Amino acid sequence: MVTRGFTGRQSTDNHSDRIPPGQHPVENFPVLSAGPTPRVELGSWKFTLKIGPRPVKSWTWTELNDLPQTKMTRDIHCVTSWSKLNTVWEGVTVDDIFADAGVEPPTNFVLAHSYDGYSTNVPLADLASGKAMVAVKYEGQPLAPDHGGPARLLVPHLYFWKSAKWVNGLQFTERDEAGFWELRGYHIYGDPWREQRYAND
Ligand SMILES: Nc1nc2c(c(=O)[nH]1)N[C@H]1C(S)=C(S)[C@@H](COP(=O)(O)O)O[C@H]1N2
Ligand SMILES: [Mo]
Repeated sequence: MVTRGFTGRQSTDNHSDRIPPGQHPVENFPVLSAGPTPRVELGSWKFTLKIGPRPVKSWTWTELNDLPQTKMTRDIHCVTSWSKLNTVWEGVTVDDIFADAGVEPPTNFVLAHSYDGYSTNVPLADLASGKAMVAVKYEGQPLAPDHGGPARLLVPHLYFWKSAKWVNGLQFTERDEAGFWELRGYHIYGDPWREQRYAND
């Protein structure tokens, strides 16, 4: 294309191919929470991996931060219609958490749990293989409390309600169990590219 070198610079592209249907790009970073931001002290912070009701392993804040740290740059998509491109996160991949626990995933379904009582279900396949992390940094800084700090789940390829803020555990479940928003009418899976916003989408 003759014009490519002229107009095709990254900074001027609108990246419309990266915006799912019904979404629009934003430059700011909106905060969306069902309730108030819980106050979580690093000294008492704990993250627990469970198989059903059985705790398999817990990590303190220091122990989690001693695990391999991975950086991910991803586009994120909120069901309320904003998308944000090129967000930069650092944290521990879910693969590395399972590996540190010495756990072979026993089921194909996981519920994420949070300090505010929130929960959300994510299939194992969407957490494993480098797709998701427990993020502790955003844009190089400790994750702000309103955005889920100290740590949040990041599942960037699904609608952002799947990225549980203030995460304090993952639980393998026998079946795909609906979480907080899924019980209130949101889609059980939530793929932005298929516009899976509400239960019957
Ligand atoms: N623990 C917890 N996680 C949560 C929520 C919440 O209320 N509690 N809201 C979800 C919703 S609906 C969205 S859109 C995103 C918003 O993340 P943000 O505030 O960092 O933009 O967090 C998700 N994770
Ligand atoms: Mo949301």
